Amino acid sequence: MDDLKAKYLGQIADAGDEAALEAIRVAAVGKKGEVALKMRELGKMTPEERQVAGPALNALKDEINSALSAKKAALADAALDERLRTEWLDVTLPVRPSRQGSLHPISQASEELTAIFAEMGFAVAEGPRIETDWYNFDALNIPGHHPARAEMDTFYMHRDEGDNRPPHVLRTHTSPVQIRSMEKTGAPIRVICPGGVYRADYDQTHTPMFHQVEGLAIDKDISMANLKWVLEEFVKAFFEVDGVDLRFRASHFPFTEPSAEVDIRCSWEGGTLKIGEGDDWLEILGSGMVHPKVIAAGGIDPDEYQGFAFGMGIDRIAMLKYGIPDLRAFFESDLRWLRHYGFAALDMPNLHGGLSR
Ligand code: 2NM
Repeated sequence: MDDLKAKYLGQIADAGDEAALEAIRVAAVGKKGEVALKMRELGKMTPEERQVAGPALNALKDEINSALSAKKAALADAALDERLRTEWLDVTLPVRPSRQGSLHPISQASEELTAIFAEMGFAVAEGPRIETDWYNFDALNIPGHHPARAEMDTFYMHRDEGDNRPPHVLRTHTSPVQIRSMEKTGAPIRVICPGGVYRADYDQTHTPMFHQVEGLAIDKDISMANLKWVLEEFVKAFFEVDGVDLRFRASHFPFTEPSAEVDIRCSWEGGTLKIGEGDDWLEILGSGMVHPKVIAAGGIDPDEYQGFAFGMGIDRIAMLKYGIPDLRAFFESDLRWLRHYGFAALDMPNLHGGLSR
């Protein structure tokens, strides 16, 4: 029995992998292994002999089994150590820029304008693209009979006969997100809401889905002067020019009173657009003081609070900034176009490092 013990403990100590261990287990303590054979011999022994040999064989079997488990655990530890040694990855290394992917100009413009407004204390809010007609229209002072509903070329979601849920639309602007933000955080509030919007319109300058950013600032003493400053800062930073002339033209929107459309001074000399100089004007956004009814719809008391709001097309300002002539190309997923107009995916725009490098 001492020979058996020495032989198998020695083999277990020398085993190099789990398969070798298993072979040793079968040969030693398996059903037809050497210990089992010895146990069969117990029957031929005298009771006195059996009383000594039986427990000794069981003890041998236990000892071999624990040596097997201990070695198995040691082999697993060693295998893990080896993997940890060979499969490591330095996650602090700089990422290799991909030669394949690039950031779509709309994403780039969104990142840039988000960085600019963030610097001025605006948070980013997002909301659903399928909206109830209450959030998309009624809350924005556009009641059912209002001509703006027809003008908006709204996509209505299908409704089965007898479906009593409120009508749903694809949002025609991101203003519903601002209503939801007012409901959620109350006043004071400063948010921008960038995102996709939908209107049933398709020609040279319109796509049925496009991108908007709208901004909202509400507090006790916000005026048109604050609106003007914020928009001037935005336009200077976004178009990366030192100064711009903005022209505020009186206009009308259901959700603001008073309302203004904003033009920026530009020149088209030589066929290329220059922002901030020249004798032409380019309309880039709509704005105004939020209508008291809209503030109330957002759950804020319009007798206590007031604020400004504005909206502009991200696709349009991206075209102007990056010199992209055709709006529809934005949505064609043409790889050559994407490579030409795309941006390095890892250059996050910020105001200190330069917006678009
Ligand atoms: C525009 C023009 C003027 C606007 C209003 C609101 C809200 F929800 F706060 F009332 N958000 N955006 C707004 C105002 C949008 O886009 C041309």
